Amino acid sequence: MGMHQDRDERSDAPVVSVSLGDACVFRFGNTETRARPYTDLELGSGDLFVFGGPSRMAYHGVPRTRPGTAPPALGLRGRVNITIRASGLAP
Ligand SMILES: O=C(O)CCC(=O)C(=O)O
Repeated sequence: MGMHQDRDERSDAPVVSVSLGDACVFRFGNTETRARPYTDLELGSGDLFVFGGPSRMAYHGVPRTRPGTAPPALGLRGRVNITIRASGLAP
């Protein structure tokens, strides 16, 4: 997944991202550009990543996953990401 900003919401609430299955490299950047500076983090199954405040509009992406690294007990192949966010939009 390429570097992008989560711009569709109308809320300043933090974004909560849950990783399940294969590990991945999660790239967390800055609010101005897709390019450096950014930080690459290894996220494993069960990890939570939360970003809010001044980082809410930071560019971020997943440049690679690590196939075959999911915990066998999970019974899952590949990687699943669950992102929880407040839309701030009227129902
Ligand atoms: O797969 C991920 O950890 C990132 C997901 C993401 O960036 C998004 O849903 O906007």
